[in-house]
Amino acid sequence: MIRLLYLLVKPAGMSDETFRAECLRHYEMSHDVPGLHKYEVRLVAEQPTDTHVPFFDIGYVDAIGECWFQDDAAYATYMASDIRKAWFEHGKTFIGQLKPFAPRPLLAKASQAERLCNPHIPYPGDSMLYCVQMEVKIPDSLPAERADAIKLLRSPRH
Ligand code: 3ML
Repeated sequence: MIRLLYLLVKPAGMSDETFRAECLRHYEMSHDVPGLHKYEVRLVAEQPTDTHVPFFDIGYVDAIGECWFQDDAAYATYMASDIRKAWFEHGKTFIGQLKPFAPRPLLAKASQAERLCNPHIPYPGDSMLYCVQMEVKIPDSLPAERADAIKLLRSPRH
């Protein structure tokens, strides 16, 4: 799974309510974007500064977005898509500034789990497609190795 994280800042002068409504519209539009496994956008509710280590002041951030892709092929599909391009055009109307991050897993076993969950990599005796979404029940018939990989990727810290 490829994950990309984004800090979003609204344009100068845009109201919180307009920004919230456009984030919601952007989320709804994301469902039609080819190759995009999942998109999430959350408004920043609070920005505490009383940290137990030196505070890192990056200025005000209005929302945090995240994009998930199954693999490089899905990402290429996403980048080539006209629907994706239209989605970005909508993004231009309400995202004033964007700071992307491409994080990677801390543990080698998480990378291994990502490979096991990748439906494009053949797995002996298993031709079904699986994703790491919380809603999807892991079938009893799934090989334990693949089930464990999915559970690991579902855990908040992997
Ligand atoms: C990339 C993106 C980050 C985000 O929050 O939405 C997408 C698409 C866009 O920038 O319009």
